[in-house]
Amino acid sequence: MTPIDDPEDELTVTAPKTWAAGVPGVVHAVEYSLSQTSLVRTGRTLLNINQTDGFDCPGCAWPEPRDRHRNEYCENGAKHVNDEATTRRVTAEFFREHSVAELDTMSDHWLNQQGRLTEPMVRRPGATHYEPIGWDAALELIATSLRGLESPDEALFYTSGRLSNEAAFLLQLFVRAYGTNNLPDCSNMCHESSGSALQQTLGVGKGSVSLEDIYAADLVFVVGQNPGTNHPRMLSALEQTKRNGGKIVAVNPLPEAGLIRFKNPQHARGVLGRGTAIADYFLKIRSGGDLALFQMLNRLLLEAEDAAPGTVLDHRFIAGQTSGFEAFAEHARRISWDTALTATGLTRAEIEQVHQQVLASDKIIVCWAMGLTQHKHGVPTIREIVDFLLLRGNLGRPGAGVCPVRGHSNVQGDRTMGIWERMPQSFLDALGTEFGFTPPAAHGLDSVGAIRAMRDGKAKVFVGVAGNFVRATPDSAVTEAALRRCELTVQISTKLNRSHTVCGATALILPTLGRSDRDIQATGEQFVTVEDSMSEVHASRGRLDPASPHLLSEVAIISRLARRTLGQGNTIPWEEFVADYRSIRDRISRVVPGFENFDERVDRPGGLRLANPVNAGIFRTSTGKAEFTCNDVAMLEVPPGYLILQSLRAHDQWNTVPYTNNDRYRGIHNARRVIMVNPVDLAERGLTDGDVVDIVSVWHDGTERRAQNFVAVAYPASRGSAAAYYPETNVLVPLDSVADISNTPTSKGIVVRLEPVEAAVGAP
Ligand SMILES: Nc1nc2c(c(=O)[nH]1)N[C@H]1C(S)=C(S)[C@@H](COP(=O)(O)OP(=O)(O)OC[C@H]3O[C@@H](n4cnc5c(=O)[nH]c(N)nc54)[C@H](O)[C@@H]3O)O[C@H]1N2
Ligand SMILES: Nc1nc2c(c(=O)[nH]1)N[C@H]1C(S)=C(S)[C@@H](COP(=O)(O)OP(=O)(O)OC[C@H]3O[C@@H](n4cnc5c(=O)[nH]c(N)nc54)[C@H](O)[C@@H]3O)O[C@H]1N2
Ligand code: SF4
Ligand SMILES: [Mo]
Repeated sequence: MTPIDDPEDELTVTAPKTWAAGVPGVVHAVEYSLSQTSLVRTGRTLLNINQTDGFDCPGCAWPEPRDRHRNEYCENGAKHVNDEATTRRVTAEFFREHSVAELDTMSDHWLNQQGRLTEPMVRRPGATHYEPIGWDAALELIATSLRGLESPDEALFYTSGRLSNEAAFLLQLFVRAYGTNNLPDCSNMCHESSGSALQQTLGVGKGSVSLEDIYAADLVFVVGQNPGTNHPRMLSALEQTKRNGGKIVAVNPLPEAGLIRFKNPQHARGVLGRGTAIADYFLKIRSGGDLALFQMLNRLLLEAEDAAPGTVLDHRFIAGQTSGFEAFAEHARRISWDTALTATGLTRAEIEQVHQQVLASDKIIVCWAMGLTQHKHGVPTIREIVDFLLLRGNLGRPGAGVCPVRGHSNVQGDRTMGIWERMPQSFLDALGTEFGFTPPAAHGLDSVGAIRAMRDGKAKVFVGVAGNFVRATPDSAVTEAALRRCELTVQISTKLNRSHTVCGATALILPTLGRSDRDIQATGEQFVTVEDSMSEVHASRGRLDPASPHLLSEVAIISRLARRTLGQGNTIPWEEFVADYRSIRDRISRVVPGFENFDERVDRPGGLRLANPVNAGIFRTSTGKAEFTCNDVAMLEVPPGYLILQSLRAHDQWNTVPYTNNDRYRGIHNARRVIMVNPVDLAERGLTDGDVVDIVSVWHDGTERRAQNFVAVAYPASRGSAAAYYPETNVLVPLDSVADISNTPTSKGIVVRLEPVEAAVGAP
């Protein structure tokens, strides 16, 4: 199935922008909001977003500053919340009018634009259409199906980071009481590599810094990240760093606008002036070259120490708090300039300049996102970054540390609550003790494992809570076939997406409240909690009337499903949980470390910050110390004529959901089937700007995958590194092409060639 695209207007390409936000940011936010909902509702959403008594922005996981501004949101936050607060509705009538087959031909953009889901729907085996079903009948259908499986391991429960802590805690409780650890989540495709690397080296898979640390740093690296689009308010924080005298190094194959200059729309000087220059050093790196870059920076530090012993490395820190230094140093010294320059595509002067800045900086933070995690060697790259920070003791003190910048607003919290196919035994034991059962110990399936299990007929029931599994995952053709093989697919969602049209024999759509919707239960209005990228946990209260009277909260859906599935003998008080979410937080406080007195501590302005043990010099690693590691520089094998393609986000999309066909900062307008390529790379292939090409990816097994009809755009990307949008290019990522250790699909490292598409005979 290849979904047809919306009729695209003529692609227009303008020069990539050299600054982000400012007045156009505000204008675009209001424009999109008003296209979805009324002026009054827009006003109400924007007044409540990220305020202490309002709701958490359903966009990214960047934290709110302690002193909140009246407008504590960005252009994209406003778009995300009003995309949810839309007044458009998908009703039973809509599903009567459109068959599943017809919906499957519509674009992701079109599906999302139909509005909020309003009542439970079922597609019965062999039926052409979804039809309405009552909540009880729908939940009974799932419970019967789950109870009928030969083993609980034949069921899969996917989540995405929109889920609240309360819903996530109940989901993992239900799934484990039912008898499996099959809890794949969007993190598997996202920061899993960060978790793997940090867990091994520092003993905890989370970042160690706060916003105050960012402000206080002398040097902040922003690596493999496009904050102007994906974490816009991070630019306000970096602006503050600059104002305090800190410097920024950007490492990216693309000259992303937000990394160049920022005009802060919250301040008059940002609206009227030239804004703040962000990157002091811009390393336009070759895709996948980051491991070599950091290893060379490490070698240079070791050599600087040789030249002036006792002045460069933090010997006290290394001796007292780390292990493995000698082996690491011996290994890192061996990287040659040849290797480093080939892998990074940078010049020696560029790397040496940054090295000098590193020497001049006492407090260093490294921030990163998908440009590192979604590569085959993402885990060793992040481990090498940890080495880099350990060398000068840039950990556990103000203005220094690791900062994996998370994606979904509560993706970090969901993990804290136990959404992971491999939770440690200590967590499982605490859960079992609290609720009086023995959770299964065997690890469950992650997202890639889940696809294989469905493909091979080993998993038969798929339940998705939030997210859009079929478009978030690689190898679209394989994944679609896998889902279609299921007996039952269930999607608990707010809006229509591809996972509703690519479904099992029986398919259910269960509509739920979103972050901005008011949630009223037997004991009154409820709030939920979320954890941001810097481990701040706070309350979120929906403020709008729910999109439909038939919606249930995620907590209610999961609890009712659990009660039916687990049956009479089950003693977990599911009804109590629904009636009063405080009773869930009470249980969380007894199961999850760091959440003591949770309800009391979280329900106050600012919430609570979970301490990262790393900052107290505690490392829960195998040696009890922070671990230096030796990481071999590995480069993707790119045959002559091939390019490394990365699949990334446009400015106007939320993950699998394009809001418009524009990517303003990159100068791409009205189209998404676009591939950005360095003009020299284009010329070498006999191609010119505007040519239509098929993108063909190759894989070890000789299989070729094809994404058709993309317009080649000459773009100032680094040589050999091309970029195109996700999810249109997921079809090119082989299911087995995953990062070592973390199993994350290599969405940023796809080896491709471009094949010109001959103009059809007779075409104008
Ligand atoms: N508006 C908006 N905001 C979002 C999202 C969204 O879809 N839309 N999604 C959210 C989610 S879930 C996530 S995980 C985050 C993602 O946030 P990002 O990681 O910023 O998202 P991507 O668009 O995948 O961009 C990856 C960046 O890494 C760069 N890059 C690619 N390959 C390499 C490489 O090999 N080395 C280096 N150094 N850089 C590289 C790309 O050029 C790009 O700038 O954003 C969150 N915020
Ligand atoms: N090729 C490629 N693939 C990628 C990536 C990439 O960079 N390149 N990035 C990966 C990353 S980082 C991520 S995080 C994943 C994202 O993957 P997902 O998290 O699975 O996808 P989303 O697009 O965020 O999911 C959108 C859907 O979530 C539902 N939804 C929204 N809000 C709520 C809510 O409050 N409750 C419920 N129940 N449902 C809600 C809506 O129905 C909406 O259609 O994609 C991954 N896939
Ligand atoms: S930076 Fe992220 S969390 Fe903050 S308002 Fe923007 S999208 Fe929302
Ligand atoms: Mo993500």
